[in-house]
Amino acid sequence: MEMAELAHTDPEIYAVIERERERQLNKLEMIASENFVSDAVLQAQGSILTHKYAEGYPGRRYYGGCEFVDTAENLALSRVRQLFGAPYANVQPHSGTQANMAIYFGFLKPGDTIMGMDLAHGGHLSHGAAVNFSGRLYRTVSYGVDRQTEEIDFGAISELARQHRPKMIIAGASAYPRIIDFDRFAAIAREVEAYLLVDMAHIAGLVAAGLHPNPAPVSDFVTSTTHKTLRGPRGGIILARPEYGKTLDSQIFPGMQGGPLMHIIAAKAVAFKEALAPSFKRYQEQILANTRTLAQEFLKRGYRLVAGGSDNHLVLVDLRPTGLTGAVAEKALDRAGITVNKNSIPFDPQSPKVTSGIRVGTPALTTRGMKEPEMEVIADLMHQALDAPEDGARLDKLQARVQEFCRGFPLFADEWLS
Ligand code: DSN
Repeated sequence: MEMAELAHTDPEIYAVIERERERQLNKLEMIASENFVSDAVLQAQGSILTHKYAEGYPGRRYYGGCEFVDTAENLALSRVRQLFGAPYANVQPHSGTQANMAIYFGFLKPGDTIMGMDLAHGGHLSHGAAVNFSGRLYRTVSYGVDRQTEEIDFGAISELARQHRPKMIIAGASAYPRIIDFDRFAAIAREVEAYLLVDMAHIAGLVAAGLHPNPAPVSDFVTSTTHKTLRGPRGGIILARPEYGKTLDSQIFPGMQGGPLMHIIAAKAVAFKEALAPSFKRYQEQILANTRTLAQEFLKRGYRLVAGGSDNHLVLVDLRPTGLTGAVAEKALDRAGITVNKNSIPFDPQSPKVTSGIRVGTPALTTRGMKEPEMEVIADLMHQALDAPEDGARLDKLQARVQEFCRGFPLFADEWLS
């Protein structure tokens, strides 16, 4: 994007963006929650819609001059409802956590019991972690995965739910490589008369493409971010049964947020339109194919994968057999030009700052046009880095190879010209 004015007005920030652009271009982006948006999404979110205050909802705003932004929000709403077959939607949450917060504030009282997946087993901070507002305001009962299969332990969830009678059960994860069975969650929630909230942030793109079960028909509430597999701007959404709509709307505004970010809402609308197109399904299918290949390549080289493999967009590598920690691996891979994050594995003996695992995702590389043969090359590059994590010279050589490899997969218009 042309940024001559920024370069002139604020060379320091311009330089930050340029350096970050080069980083994105020259490295392999494998953080499972990241992606690259289309130019259309980028243009909408960088547009003059940022100027507009529009507190309220379409047709019932607290400011004049909202006739055009109303259309943007209505388009975002109708498209996201169509995408997920949901009767109610709210596209104003600034983030996934704020989407979750609106649901808690609307349907729980402080001190109520919630049940969410343990952060250490792949859950999310906002699902009741002690350090998060959700863990401070509500009494949390955490569930996790089975020690043997490393898959969600529904037997234990069922027992915990009967014992603690939570007011809300939260399904959804940020580091779980298998399909999540929402029907089973729904059956447990029904039995104990709990609300079911599904936070599908990581897998929303797969759900939109019909490649992962859709939680919308079986849950009370669904939340998501829009910037992960869904490949939209950074932000959140809520879907719900229609009878909850009024409460949820008022929790977002005026309950928690002021003016909605109309430039982001317009960009969400663009992303939803892209997700409704047939090419989006092909993109999501390629994510799955790429992750499967990556998993096979890791297994071939003797790595241990949590839950034995992957059904979605990420793998979680248990590094314990290699003697490496997640922290060491993240650093070595970064120097080799491959960006991942260290990640706790279930029953991790290491602290969250060190960890025994790395989380490796394919959505961003798939957007870049990489396919199965590239995943084979990348697994090999990763293996070479993990094989000599202290060998700076070797890691630098690998980085040069990564950079050369990346040149075959353009990311931005005119990117090699500068
Ligand atoms: N930080 C996100 C992730 O990386 O999964 C979750 O919010």
